[in-house]
Amino acid sequence: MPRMPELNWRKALDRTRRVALGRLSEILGTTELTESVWEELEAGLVQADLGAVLASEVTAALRKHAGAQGLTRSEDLRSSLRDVLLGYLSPSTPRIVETRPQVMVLVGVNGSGKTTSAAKLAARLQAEGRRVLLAAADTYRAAADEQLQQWADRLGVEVILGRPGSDPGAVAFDAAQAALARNLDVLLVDTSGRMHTSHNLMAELQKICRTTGKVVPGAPHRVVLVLDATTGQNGLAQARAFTQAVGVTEILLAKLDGSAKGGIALAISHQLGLPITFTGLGEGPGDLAPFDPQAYVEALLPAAGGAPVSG
Ligand SMILES: Nc1nc2c(ncn2[C@@H]2O[C@H](COP(=O)(O)OP(=O)(O)OP(=O)(O)O)[C@@H](O)[C@H]2O)c(=O)[nH]1
Ligand SMILES: [Mg+2]
Repeated sequence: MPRMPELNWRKALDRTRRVALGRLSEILGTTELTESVWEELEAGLVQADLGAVLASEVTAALRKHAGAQGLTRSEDLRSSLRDVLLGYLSPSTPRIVETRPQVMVLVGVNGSGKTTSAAKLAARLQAEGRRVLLAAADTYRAAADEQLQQWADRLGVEVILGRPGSDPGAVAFDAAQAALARNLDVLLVDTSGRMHTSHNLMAELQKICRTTGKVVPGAPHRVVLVLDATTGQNGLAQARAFTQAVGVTEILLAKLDGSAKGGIALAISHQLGLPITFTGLGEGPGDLAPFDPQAYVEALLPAAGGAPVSG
């Protein structure tokens, strides 16, 4: 099995750490924990996109720890903050499905990273030895087909395409039949981007999902909401709407690299309780990794051992 590249979490969260939490090592290293230190910490957490409620909860929790245990050493504060943050992340284990084919539908707003993520997932599954089929149930743009076809060629994965303007449900139906007939392991259905506020487009998505279920019992087994990590708090509204419409089972947090709002993962877990199963860290086929709460939180914080402010 080809090895997937190691993920550099610190590099991926570089912007969030520098832009939003840049003063954290100074804050943690301060000798006097004054009111303004706590305010500054809370402001940094808001800027990292934890959301106001969670930022204030986290600050209060850390403050309590510091008060109760008399913590002033920056190492102790850092590890307390790490533990507090970790406590907010739900376990990221994906739903285990034994059926074949396992049907995964990727949903999300325009440009969130669905097609790229479908390709990355295909690459990953293929590297694990699974037989995968891609379905281009985005029939709005002719270019969408091409984009997925290019990925499929590059990865050596088969793809079912629809005619531009044709019914995306029909593409999903054909693809589910093909996956079943060929006894494949996983069908990845790429859908077109849609505003979570559009009633008609959400109804269409429900139809795509239902259609796969007519061919494969229990499908779709996984509905993956692809969220763009640079969008921040609006992602929460998107997640609520998609969950209500099509029962999202998990979040794939794309574009965590380059985002200064990487704290959104914490807000998602805290507010929605949905597992973040994967994260996108670049545009290449290998730039996808299972979400690792420990590595993620470590990467948000300045390097352990009193590193300089840029941490
Ligand atoms: N840096 C970075 N770029 C990404 C990532 N995922 C996707 N992109 C880029 O984001 C852009 C949009 O990605 P697509 O996969 O086309 O998004 P989409 O959700 O399919 O878009 P629509 O189908 O138009 O709704 C592309 O330029 C991708 O290369 C990621 O994890 N990191
Ligand atoms: Mg797309």
